[in-house]
Amino acid sequence: MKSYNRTTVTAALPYANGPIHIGHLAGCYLPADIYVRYLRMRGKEVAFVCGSDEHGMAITMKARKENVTPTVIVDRYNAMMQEALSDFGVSFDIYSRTSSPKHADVASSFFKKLDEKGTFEVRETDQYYDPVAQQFLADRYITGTCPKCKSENAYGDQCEQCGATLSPMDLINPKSTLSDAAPEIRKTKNWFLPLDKLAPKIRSYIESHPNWKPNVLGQCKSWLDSGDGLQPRSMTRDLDWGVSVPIAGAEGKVLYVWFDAPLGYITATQELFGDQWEKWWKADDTRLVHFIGKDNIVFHSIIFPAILMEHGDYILPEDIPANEFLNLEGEKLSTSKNWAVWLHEYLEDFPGKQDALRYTLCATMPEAKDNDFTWSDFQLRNNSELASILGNLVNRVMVLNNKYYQGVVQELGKSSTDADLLNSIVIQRDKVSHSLDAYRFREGLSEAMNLARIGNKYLADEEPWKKIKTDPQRTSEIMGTVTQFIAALSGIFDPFIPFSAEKIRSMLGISPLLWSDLNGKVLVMPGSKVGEAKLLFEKIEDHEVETQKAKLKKTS
Ligand code: B3M
Ligand code: ZN
Repeated sequence: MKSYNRTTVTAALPYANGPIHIGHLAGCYLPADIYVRYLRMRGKEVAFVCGSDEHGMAITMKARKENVTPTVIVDRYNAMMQEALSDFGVSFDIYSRTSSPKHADVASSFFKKLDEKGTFEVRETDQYYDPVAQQFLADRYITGTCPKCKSENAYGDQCEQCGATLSPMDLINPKSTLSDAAPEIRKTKNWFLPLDKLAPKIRSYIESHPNWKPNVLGQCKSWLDSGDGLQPRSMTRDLDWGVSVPIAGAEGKVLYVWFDAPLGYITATQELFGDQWEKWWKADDTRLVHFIGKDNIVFHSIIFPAILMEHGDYILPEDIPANEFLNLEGEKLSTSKNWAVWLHEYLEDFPGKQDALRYTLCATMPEAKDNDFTWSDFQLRNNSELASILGNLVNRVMVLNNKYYQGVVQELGKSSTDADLLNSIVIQRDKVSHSLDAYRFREGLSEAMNLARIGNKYLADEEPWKKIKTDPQRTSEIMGTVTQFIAALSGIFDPFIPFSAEKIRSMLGISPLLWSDLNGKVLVMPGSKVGEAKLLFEKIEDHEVETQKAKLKKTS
């Protein structure tokens, strides 16, 4: 096994064309954040970079719809996304944007380097051109009749009716969505990445990572082994929104969004570290990990590595723990149908309850296959797991400490049940580590919750509320022990529900913990005074859940 000294963690750069919903959070931002918080607690050197993806059709189409410039769109959603992610505790070290001049420099010089190395194949192809709008048409700007199912509203790249992947020339009666004109065929020159020629190198790169998640390897294999194998893909586009192609003969063209966007990770790292950035992308002892959703797998496992390999100075992604999709109440999340839970709206309805959502999304994370978020499940997990198990334990300990000892922390007990309880911290901590190291976030969370269950059982067995009358000495030991235990609980839950972990710490008056502190030792000084008990999790009532369900129906 190779050993690493630092980790560069990226989370997919979200398109700045709409707000963030729970699917985005569960898909990559939450797992990335849990992972990074965990690494930081282990004292690892880690950089967590992200930013808005502000190029590509996603942006220009939204701008056209609203009849504003793309800049208006990206400025609006960049601010909104950044705020929502930070409100939910996603702890990026930097949140950048790909429309910055610095990013244009980074992407241009990358392209130039590959061009000078002779990586690209320049090809002339036929493309649809809108004679009225006077521009070449991206696939999404062309509609027509699907050759397979005859639906009349198929796009140039895909028919949403039957799901067929299309190319614009396949469409019957094509029409430009810009002007309704029938498009003409014109010749245009573009710069292709010859994935066909690079295929053997890409294959051996992928095969050297048999530990990748099965859903990721599965997609890689199906790309590599598909009938025609990997095909050359154009890295330039005839569009006016994007990074200009920095070479002669390419005037009026921009870089393909999937060429520039992943380089945005590098730009962000440069902004974060200034002239110290290089080791995060070029040193052999750096591990590069990309958190993404499943629709981004091919770009991170094949195209981006191919670009990095061709450049030559960079390390390659070491892991790509992609998630599948999250559904909502049994149906696909959809921005256009407004079938979504938007983070900013959630916070208006459930202020201060970020952790209830983080917890539920982690517990139902679509790690291996698509999964479903339902409001009833959210209510159940909040009420009968967070509130009844974790919240209840912490609350009882705080209340009893205040009631019996005016908040003064007692000495640890020395009985075997006390030792077992403290031992369970180490055992559960190591189980959580084992799960998180393998990107099994659901399992990790449930092992953390199991620790809280162990604490509840201890308290139920020991019954300090009875012993206080008959055996004050033993009661003091029980309370001393379980107080240390809830401090450790705040640590083990910290990566998952950081807001609540912080609340526990502040009640106990302790500073943030390291993973190595979760070893069963004293974390709150005996003799020190803890604060009042504060409720960690309020119950979520039926009517609140009904309101959310009704809201979905109303807007869909
Ligand atoms: N913006 C696609 C997406 O948001 C794309 C990811 C870029 S990662 C470099 O799903
Ligand atoms: Zn079709």
